[in-house]
Amino acid sequence: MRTEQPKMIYLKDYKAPDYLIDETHLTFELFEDHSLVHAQLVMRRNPALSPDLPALEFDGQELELISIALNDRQLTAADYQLTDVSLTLQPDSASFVIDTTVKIHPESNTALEGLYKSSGMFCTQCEAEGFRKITYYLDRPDVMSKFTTTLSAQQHDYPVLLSNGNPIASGSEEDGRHWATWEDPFMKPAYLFALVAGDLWCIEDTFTTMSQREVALRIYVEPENVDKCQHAMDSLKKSMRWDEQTYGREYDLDIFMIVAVNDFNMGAMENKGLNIFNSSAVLARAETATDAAHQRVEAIVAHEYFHNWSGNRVTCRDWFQLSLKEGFTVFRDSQFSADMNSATVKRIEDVAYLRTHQFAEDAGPLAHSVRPDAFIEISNFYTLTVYEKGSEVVRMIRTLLGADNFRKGSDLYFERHDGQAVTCDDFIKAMEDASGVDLTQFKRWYSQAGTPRLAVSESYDAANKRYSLCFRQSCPATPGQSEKLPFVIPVELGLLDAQGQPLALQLEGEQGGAVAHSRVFAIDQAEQTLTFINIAEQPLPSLLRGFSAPVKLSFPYSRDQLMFLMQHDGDGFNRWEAGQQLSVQVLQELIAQQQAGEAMVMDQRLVSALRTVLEDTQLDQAMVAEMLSLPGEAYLTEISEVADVEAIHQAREFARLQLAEALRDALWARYQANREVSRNSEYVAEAEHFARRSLQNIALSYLMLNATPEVLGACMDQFENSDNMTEQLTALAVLVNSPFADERAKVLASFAEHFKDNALVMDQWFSVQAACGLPGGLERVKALMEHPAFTLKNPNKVRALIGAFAGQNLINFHKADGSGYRFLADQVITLNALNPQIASRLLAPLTRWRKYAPARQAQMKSELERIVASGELSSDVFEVVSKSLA
Ligand code: B3K
Ligand code: ZN
Repeated sequence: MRTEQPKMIYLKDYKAPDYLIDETHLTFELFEDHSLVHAQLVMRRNPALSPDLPALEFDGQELELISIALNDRQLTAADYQLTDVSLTLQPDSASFVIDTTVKIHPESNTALEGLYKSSGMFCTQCEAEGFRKITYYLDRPDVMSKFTTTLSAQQHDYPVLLSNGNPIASGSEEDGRHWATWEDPFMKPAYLFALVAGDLWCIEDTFTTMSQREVALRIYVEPENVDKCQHAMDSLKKSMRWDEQTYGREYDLDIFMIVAVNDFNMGAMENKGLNIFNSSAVLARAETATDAAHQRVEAIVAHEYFHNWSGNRVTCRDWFQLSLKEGFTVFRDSQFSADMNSATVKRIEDVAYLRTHQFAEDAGPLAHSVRPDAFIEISNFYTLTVYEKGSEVVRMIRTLLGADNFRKGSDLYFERHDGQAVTCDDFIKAMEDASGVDLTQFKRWYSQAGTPRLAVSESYDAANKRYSLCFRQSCPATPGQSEKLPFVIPVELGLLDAQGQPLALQLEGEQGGAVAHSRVFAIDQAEQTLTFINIAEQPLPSLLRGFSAPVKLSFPYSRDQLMFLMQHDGDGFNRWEAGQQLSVQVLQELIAQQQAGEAMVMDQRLVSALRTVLEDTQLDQAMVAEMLSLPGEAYLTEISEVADVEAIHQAREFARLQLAEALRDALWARYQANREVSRNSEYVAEAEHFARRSLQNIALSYLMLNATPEVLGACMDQFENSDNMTEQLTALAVLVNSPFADERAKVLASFAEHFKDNALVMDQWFSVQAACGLPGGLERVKALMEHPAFTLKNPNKVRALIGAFAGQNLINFHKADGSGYRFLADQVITLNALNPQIASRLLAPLTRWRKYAPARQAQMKSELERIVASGELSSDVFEVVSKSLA
């Protein structure tokens, strides 16, 4: 933790590094009560700058300096200045060598940044600024160096010693220690450094690249988990092939390794040649991981692998450019997942997530642009905006340029900048140069925060067969940005006739020729009208197909028109979207009735629309499941002016029950048919099987809202007699949320007994209970914190229990007495000292206080103020709390 007041860092202050580090030679001596790090840095003055020799300032935190030498001359305290965060000295020549030895304490590092221990093994996490907790260095991504790493440890406890690149030497010593040396031939910034020492087993495979080089693939895990790695290995090989085929990108080292660790602040990390993963993002097999977990593993393995080009070979100049690698890589992994599974379902999931969570971030006190211009703590900027909105921005570029030009642009980007640390502007420039498209105005997506609104109205001129759509865009003010200029918004649209047939789209003034039925228009003015000609009847527009831009679109659809689009829209995403909009309208009406103290009456058109979907056995089952899922409470909160927690919860529960009752027979038929297939077949982690189980499980969750003995029996049978976690966990979750207290207690106990030694499955057990909306939520969570499997030191446990409670159990977290807020603030205060990154992330729900009525606002704010007053805050928590209160 810093002792100085945290200070703001600005993009406009960027300066190229004064010195470069051509070579970095590291030696680690790992012991139980400390570790020693020797670093030899071969350095020179940055030749792009003037020839004078300014002072050289290394970053360094929590390091005990044992010795330092400049060109082999030992320095004394008079030769350098030390602070909590730096070491400064004066070089006397343009090229020189620095040797340092520092002592560090991985064994007591609970922040899980830098070098630390997890379940007995040593591992690292350096991005963004963790390397400075390992040794004195120029810890910034535009300083790229060639690394050689030697590590030594007790052979018995740490038989496996890994670092980046290729192994070049190893040996044993007489005292039971051994060592290994790794060399990474590629220049890289320090944030991509990694080492691992532990008692690990691995599964091995090989991959032959498109130029016929053979690459060794290894996934290292604790010995008891070797039976849970195959899915990750399959995902890795698919990713490697896909990146060759889709982006022409080939892997570049002889070996690619993944290591799974139990204590990890996020999903995974793309260290060169040695990816380190949260075990939750590696381990997956039918009996212990759900379909969602399998898909998450596939996506994260792909994401980290894709970083080898988008992030490692071409990296970021500074951390303001984070979305350069993250937005692009999220986009790449979303394309991959779409290709491996159902593309429409993947898009629906991504959009639902973006609209619920990123839109909320963009509307709150921490709103920032995709390329932020200032931060206190960069760890706070690994956000939904930088990642998910950043991915949407890349997607829009592809939509505007077309697939071929986009590929030319990415080829040019990788070729032009290979081995460099670059900016978002460089990415855009490559896209412009390859396509000839001017993206000057488009770049506002990188600098302006907030979610644009796009209001669309129509007019039809029957006499002249002209149909016009008028687009008005605006963007609400965000912190530090009161006025916004118009964005370039790609809108893909189609027009439907009364039979649901698509109409040819020809703009006024356009020549005839081939006419398309779905087209992309770039809306780039505050107000703009498109006029279509030869439109013989009043059409119905299908707008923003595939969610072609991350905006809030409004068009005055009637409910009947939405039902029509649900059935006839040629765009699968928009069929789902029409259903969501219909559901939102119906739910908002119920919320209003609830608030007015009236009896709730549900519009039966939603019931009949969903009945049609449910009875259509031709539809993709995953789509049916998506259509049946009502918008969540968090999304209904996001789109409310003032969120009424109780009314939202009651209205949604009422609608679910109405649907369950009205559709009971159809739900039961589809449930039984699908359960029968599940019962009679082996588990397969593929799209069509995910689809079958997702429909089966959503049907079960509806049926259990008003369960007959037959349904309860089926649910117990699914819990007790299925061979996979997807079916078992759904049965557990619906029982936990049901009124059947005996069954609930029985399944919770038997599940815990069966899986007590599997930490990841126990995380699911915690989450299911944390998210349970029945009264008494906080008391249950507090009791679970005393469970022997729970610890605040493990981020997965914190997320599974406390994160799930605050993020998914809105009715309990927002209990009117403020107890949920008090509890969360207490946990943040404790975690602030233990693990600042986790503490700061956990805070997010409290930062949304402006969404609620005055009484809740006051309670939430007073908890934020209590955090401020609690003592010395990490820069992570300080930044989030102070910005939320500003
Ligand atoms: N690049 C890492 C994130 C590191 C977060 C550091 N606080 C994982 C990823 O996005 O692939
Ligand atoms: Zn990433």
